[in-house]
Amino acid sequence: MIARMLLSGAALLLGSASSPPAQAPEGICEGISALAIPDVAIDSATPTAAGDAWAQGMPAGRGQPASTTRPFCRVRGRIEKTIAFELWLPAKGEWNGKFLGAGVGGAAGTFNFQDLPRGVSRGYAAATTDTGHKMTDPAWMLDAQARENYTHRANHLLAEKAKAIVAGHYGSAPRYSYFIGCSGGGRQGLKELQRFPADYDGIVTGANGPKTPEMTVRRMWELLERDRRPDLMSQADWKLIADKGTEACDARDGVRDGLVEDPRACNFKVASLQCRPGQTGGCLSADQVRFAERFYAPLRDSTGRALDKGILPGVLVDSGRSQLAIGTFGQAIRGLRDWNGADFDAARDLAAIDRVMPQLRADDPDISAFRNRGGKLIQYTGWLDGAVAARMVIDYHEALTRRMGGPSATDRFARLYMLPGVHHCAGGPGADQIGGSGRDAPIADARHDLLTALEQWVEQGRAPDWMIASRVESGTITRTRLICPYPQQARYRGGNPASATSFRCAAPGARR
Ligand SMILES: [Ca+2]
Repeated sequence: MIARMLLSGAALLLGSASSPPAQAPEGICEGISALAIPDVAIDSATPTAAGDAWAQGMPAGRGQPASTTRPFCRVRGRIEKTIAFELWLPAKGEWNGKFLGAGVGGAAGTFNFQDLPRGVSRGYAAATTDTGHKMTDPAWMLDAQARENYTHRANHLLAEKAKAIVAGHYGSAPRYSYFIGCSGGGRQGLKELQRFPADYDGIVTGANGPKTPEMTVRRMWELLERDRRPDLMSQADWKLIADKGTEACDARDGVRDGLVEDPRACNFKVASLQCRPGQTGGCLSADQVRFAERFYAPLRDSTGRALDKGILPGVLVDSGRSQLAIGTFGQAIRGLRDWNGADFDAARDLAAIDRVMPQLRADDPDISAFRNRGGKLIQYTGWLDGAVAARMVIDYHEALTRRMGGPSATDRFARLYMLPGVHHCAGGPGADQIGGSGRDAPIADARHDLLTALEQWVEQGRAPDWMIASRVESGTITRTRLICPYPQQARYRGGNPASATSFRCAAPGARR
């Protein structure tokens, strides 16, 4: 079965590259500029051909813009003057009757130009917002309204206003509305779920950082620590720790295949890499070991309270300088455009985030309003995410499971899929293509593609019991992996470890 999927997946990938571009029909945008929606300015409505010509001349944002297989009307506008949005509308005869909201990662300030083409190609009316500021503005976090728009307001207003345009244009409201996002876009999905449960019927949210305030404190602490000892650790040293962490844990799940099903079960110690007498390569100095151990340990404030659970074995310590962290502590908290971090204090600064950006936190476990409307939630995260700790996402899922009546009651409307060997949203040695935010899986059916699985769950009541993630290299599927709903785990039962059929889903701790 998998062999056939591998072949059809490759054919699909080749097929999509050769579709001829289709011109936008005349009149595809007719009437849009005349729609009067309160607090909305429509700046342009442009007939746009299928393909990727729409992206030409566009300043580089996050990620590569994708191609569409349908022409569309590209609507650009603003809500309350500052919250810019894009709304892409298929021709009237090609609309699938549904709405797709697409979240934006990091500090936002740009648009999700991956899920919009994906949505339009499926026939969706699809929309995204920059949340009210531009990436090019280095000081937007000084503005309290901009912060509030960013943390939760903008995406709610987007859902409300874009759906009003959709209804005005097509003559009927969307039958179903879905949201998809990863990283900061995943957090936006959580805010919609928790605060605006009527906006969406289904939400796919990846690497969503429910405890973003704590996460931001860690980002800042790591940045200051690295600045304190800039020459101590090379990128290769950090990578050595990550690689050896995976190596040490690999076989524990029953098969040595370069992937670790649950790195929490592994007790790898950084100290095991300390150079022995005479050893010159592939090891760390005692100084490096002490330094790195503090990164992998839980982050504690000055009172000794743990703010997180630390970094899992196999995870590469994030080496980026987080502008969002610097802006949060400098601009939002201290009102300083530029700030050098000298007076950073984990406990005090964490409390201050909750004061100046109270809606940044997205960890409310009570999602009963969403559940009661029939809403369905799919969360996913890579076990090796170096930006959003996997355990933070799991902790949130476990908290909402307890709050929503336990595993079997929660399983009816909310599921979490953990991806072994996968980095932040995508990437890493694992099978990282599962149709979360960014692109369709190579096989876009309910077994392989989370957006399709969500549609099927909401519209037909068929829950995704298990999924198959794919790894694609040079247009070919080179690995598939069985992905079980948490807390189940994929157990190896023999055969090719690069094939999903060699695994079965089992309760944690169950024997093979
Ligand atoms: Ca393994």
